Amino acid sequence: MSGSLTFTIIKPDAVKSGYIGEILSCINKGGFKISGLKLLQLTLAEAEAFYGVHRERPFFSGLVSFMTSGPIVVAVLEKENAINDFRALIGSTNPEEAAEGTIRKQFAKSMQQNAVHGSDSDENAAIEVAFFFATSERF
Ligand code: IDP
Ligand code: MG
Repeated sequence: MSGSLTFTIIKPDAVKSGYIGEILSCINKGGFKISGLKLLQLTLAEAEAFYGVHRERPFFSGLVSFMTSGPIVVAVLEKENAINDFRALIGSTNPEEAAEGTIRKQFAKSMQQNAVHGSDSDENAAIEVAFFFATSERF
């Protein structure tokens, strides 16, 4: 179904802090079905490719070192209106601006170490899911 899919990462800061369970619980309570899930550590090349659109941004090299600094959880999420509803559930990129009750407000440490990723469009969700998951790993 169009518009029903998004992709998330629980970033290294949140995994290190022991927030995997609480964040997955927020995702479930937000009405999302988890249809793919794994724990892994990105290589430098993978992180550079995943964040390729940000290559020219001043925060790019810091972002890539942060994202490769430890294990992450990657997940495929399904819900009607998934992209917009998940962006609302996670809150603003800068946790200081994130609304009360959002995942970033509760768990993020900074603008860079902001606990979670959420896809920004249907097109990018499909690309990001395919980057991490084989068809046999999706349910
Ligand atoms: P998003 O994750 O809310 O979609 P993007 O603009 O796509 O935000 O940026 C990707 C990631 O890059 C952010 O989640 C954050 O980890 C990092 N980032 C974005 N802007 C900054 C910044 O100004 N300083 C440091 N890190 C940043
Ligand atoms: Mg983004």
